Amino acid sequence: VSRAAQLCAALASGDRRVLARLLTIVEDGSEQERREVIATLHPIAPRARVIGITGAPGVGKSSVTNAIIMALRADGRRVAVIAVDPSSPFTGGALLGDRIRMQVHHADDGVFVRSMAARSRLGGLAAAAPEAALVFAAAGYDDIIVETVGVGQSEIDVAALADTTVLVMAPGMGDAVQAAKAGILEVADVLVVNKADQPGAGMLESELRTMLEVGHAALPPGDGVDGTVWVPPILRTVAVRSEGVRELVEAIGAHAEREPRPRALSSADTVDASGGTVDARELLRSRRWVLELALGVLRERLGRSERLDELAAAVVDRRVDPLSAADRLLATLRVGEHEVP
Ligand SMILES: Nc1nc2c(ncn2[C@@H]2O[C@H](COP(=O)(O)OP(=O)(O)O)[C@@H](O)[C@H]2O)c(=O)[nH]1
Ligand SMILES: [Mg+2]
Repeated sequence: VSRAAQLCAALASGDRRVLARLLTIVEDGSEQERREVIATLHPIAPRARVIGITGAPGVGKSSVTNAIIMALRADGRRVAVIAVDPSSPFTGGALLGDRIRMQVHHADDGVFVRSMAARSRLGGLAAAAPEAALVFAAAGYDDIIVETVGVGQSEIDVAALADTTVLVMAPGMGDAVQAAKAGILEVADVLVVNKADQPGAGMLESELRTMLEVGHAALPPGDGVDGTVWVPPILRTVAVRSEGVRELVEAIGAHAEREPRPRALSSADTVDASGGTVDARELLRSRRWVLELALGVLRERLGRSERLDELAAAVVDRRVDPLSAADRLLATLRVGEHEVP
């Protein structure tokens, strides 16, 4: 029996070291071990709720996460956290702070915090985080919180993985404007104005409200499964004092339970082969997951192809144009030539 199989079998015992080792495998283990872990755990893992927490550095994401953990624990739920490490020197101090804060939960068996480097694997967060979430679900965690720092792609990745994406902002940082520019407001399901004890919280909230109204006025009427549109609620919190956090947890629950925004998928996609309906959100997530994995394999195979060197040389010599070269490179892939795992 392989090491991966042994670890998977031992996961149910609740041993935290076993869990940690499985997470290491999906994060940067060998291809062989990763495959084994995913294939073993996927059929048996219950469906866990994934909550994405995103926003600029310093707005209080970790503090909010911490307060949410406490609220969910009070409800008797088991909570896992995937804290995505930006590998940036600018936030090194904040991450150290995160670690210290998260240690409050260290003695609690119902909480598991895992840091993950954004660049630890090819494909980044998009590839590794869903697999880590699968391991946590198989280990019996009810809620998986994914905290990401930074602006841009990482938020979009989180939104694709999460059932509910929470965008945290704080007064006095120009966050609302920044978020709108980065298109982040569009993927946020719940908006949090944290540090509501600081001046400018009311101003930030009204700024956000205006932006949401403008955004929703642009939506076609009746854009929703039941004819309604989910309008992201704006909640105020003082995370360090757990103020407003019960309301936040309730808003997350309300969102996670409702039907997903249908504009993400065409209606044809919500009907499976047997004619029954499937969870559109999960379908979207699975689609992205499979595509991400397939692209990773493709990049790897094409990248080490000798044909690529020949074609690159031909492009340099102007014998082949780059688009035709790409076509020829793709033509080296033949269905059936590679073993299907
Ligand atoms: N005044 C105030 N400070 C807060 C609040 N939430 C977080 N902070 C502080 O803001 C700083 C950054 O918080 P942190 O959770 O590490 O932010 P992150 O970088 O987004 O994860 C820390 O010093 C926190 O103590 C809050 O609601 N009010
Ligand atoms: Mg943080």
